[in-house]
Amino acid sequence: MAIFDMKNRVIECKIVYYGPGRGGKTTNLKYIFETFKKQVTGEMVSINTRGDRTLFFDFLPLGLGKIRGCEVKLQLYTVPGQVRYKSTRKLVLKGVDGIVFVADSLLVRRKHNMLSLRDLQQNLKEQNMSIFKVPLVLQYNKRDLASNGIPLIPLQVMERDLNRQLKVPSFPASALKGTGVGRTLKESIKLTLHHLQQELKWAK
Ligand SMILES: Nc1nc2c(ncn2[C@@H]2O[C@H](COP(=O)(O)OP(=O)(O)O)[C@@H](O)[C@H]2O)c(=O)[nH]1
Ligand SMILES: [Mg+2]
Repeated sequence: MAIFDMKNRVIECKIVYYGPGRGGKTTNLKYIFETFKKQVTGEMVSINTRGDRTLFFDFLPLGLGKIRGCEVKLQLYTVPGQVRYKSTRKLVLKGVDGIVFVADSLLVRRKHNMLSLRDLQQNLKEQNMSIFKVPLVLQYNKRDLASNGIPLIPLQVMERDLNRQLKVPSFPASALKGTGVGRTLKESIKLTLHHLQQELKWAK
């Protein structure tokens, strides 16, 4: 849940990049860190061990400036996608306000995407959240690999696999090249802030 500092008019919210291991979550954050310099308010922190695999998480703080007189701060996190790090994923999901699900377009990763989405649904349920209600966007990453002749999952198939029931905004992307990264983030921010605004209305 976002932190509201009413006295100083600051809102701090948390967006988590979720998805299967090696799908491109860390690459999204790296691109954001390098590209949106004005909004980046601190260092990107990656807690890594064993080579460059994310075993814990990445963290990136952003400042969006003032929206309706309120200073909006954003914390971006990634989770480790590998199946065995379930407990870390649960921890990082605590208090989440919005989610970007990064799916891997590689044909060989089709099952992993679906399993990871199910894992997300399960972990949200455990903190009494519904995947159908949380602000969620999907990103179909690594589309650039098509030009290398690598077999990718067609976009319509990804939609059917992952978004048939959810019906949330989805974006083809290449986190490596930066295509679609900004659009994904902006849509996530929009949905997340809108959702918080609705919740605040209820709380009044
Ligand atoms: N070609 C290509 N490679 C990518 C893309 N996104 C990530 N990768 C590569 O895929 C691997 C895993 O990416 P990473 O961001 O560490 O995945 P994570 O486990 O989800 O954090 C790395 O070698 C990246 O360079 C992309 O859009 N296109
Ligand atoms: Mg990572």
